[in-house]
Amino acid sequence: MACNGDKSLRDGVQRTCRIVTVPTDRQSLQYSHTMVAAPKSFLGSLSAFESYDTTVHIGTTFPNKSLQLSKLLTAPNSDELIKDLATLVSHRGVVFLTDQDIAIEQQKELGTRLGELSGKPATSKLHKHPISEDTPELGADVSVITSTGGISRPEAHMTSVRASKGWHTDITFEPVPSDYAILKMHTLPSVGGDTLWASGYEAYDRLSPVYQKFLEGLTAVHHADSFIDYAKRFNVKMQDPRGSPENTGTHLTAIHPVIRTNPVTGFKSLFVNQEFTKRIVELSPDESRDVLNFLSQHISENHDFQVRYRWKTNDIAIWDNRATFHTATNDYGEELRQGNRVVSIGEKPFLDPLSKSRREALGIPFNVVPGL
Ligand SMILES: O=C(O)CCC(=O)C(=O)O
Ligand SMILES: [Fe+2]
Repeated sequence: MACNGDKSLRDGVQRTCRIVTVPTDRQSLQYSHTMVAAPKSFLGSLSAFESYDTTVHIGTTFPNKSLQLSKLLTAPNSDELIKDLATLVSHRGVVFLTDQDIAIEQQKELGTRLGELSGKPATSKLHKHPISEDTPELGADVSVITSTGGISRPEAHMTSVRASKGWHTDITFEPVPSDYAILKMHTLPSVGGDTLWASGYEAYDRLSPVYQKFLEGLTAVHHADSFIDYAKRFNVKMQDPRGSPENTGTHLTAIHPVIRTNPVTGFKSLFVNQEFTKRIVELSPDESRDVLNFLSQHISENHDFQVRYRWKTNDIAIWDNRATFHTATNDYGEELRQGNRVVSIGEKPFLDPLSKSRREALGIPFNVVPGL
């Protein structure tokens, strides 16, 4: 049965395909999907602005600077626009906006309102990074992302062999980690310094059903040893608390489900990353290492659920830290690259056993070869 489903993501075609015969290694299995009507798009009130899907599975780009986030903050229907932006970011993983004039205080306001309007707990505020310096002009709830070191390059003194070592999700060592992050790049090298994101929804969907079920029973320890080392080495006093009463202390350790449900979309996402996830609690050390290595490779080697963004000055990326991974590209030598990042705190990660995967919920078939 032909079932060319990515269309459903974009144009809301009501799907009728019900039985998918899975070829080759899963030949004997038949999966029955109850297809749901996908929403027409995830843009809502933002459909007034020019945009396109950056890739099939992740990313939406607003290429025209006529969309200014600063204007959304004060528009008469501001709450609707910002809630729709949060919904879009949660569905598409990351959203790119061109040449933004937003000032740092407005960036913080946006970071606060994205989560508030999409239902985060009242105790969740902007994150204060444990090793961020409290500069008077920015405040401790802004992280300076700079090629000169610090948060985005705590291991700059080390020689890393593979660029893929950098894949991570922000601040998962916190008991209540992030929902959204907003990064504005104001200084860029002449070429290079792209950032890549990968979809946690699609990372989950690409696993076999048995492996998915296995992961759903697991929890993992997340720990920020690199920031603890950095604080010791440079004698930095850690910020405490950090955007939630639960994000306190200097141990920078938390346990989270390996698969979590994003409350905005209702979709399941893979939630381990090689920077902070140290150990799967329910497995032996050897088993844990193998599973985490496999999942790291799964994220970094499937470039068909990644997006790579080539920045221009004052572009902004907003991503959902519950459903994506990202990594910078350190290919530009000694040139300065710098931006300001605001990370907001969301909810305590949870897995709703009744939640669905993105493909299941939207009726996107599982890479079926018709007729086999
Ligand atoms: O420098 C970048 O491109 C991304 C840095 C980063 O990981 C972040 O801003 O969370
Ligand atoms: Fe990051």
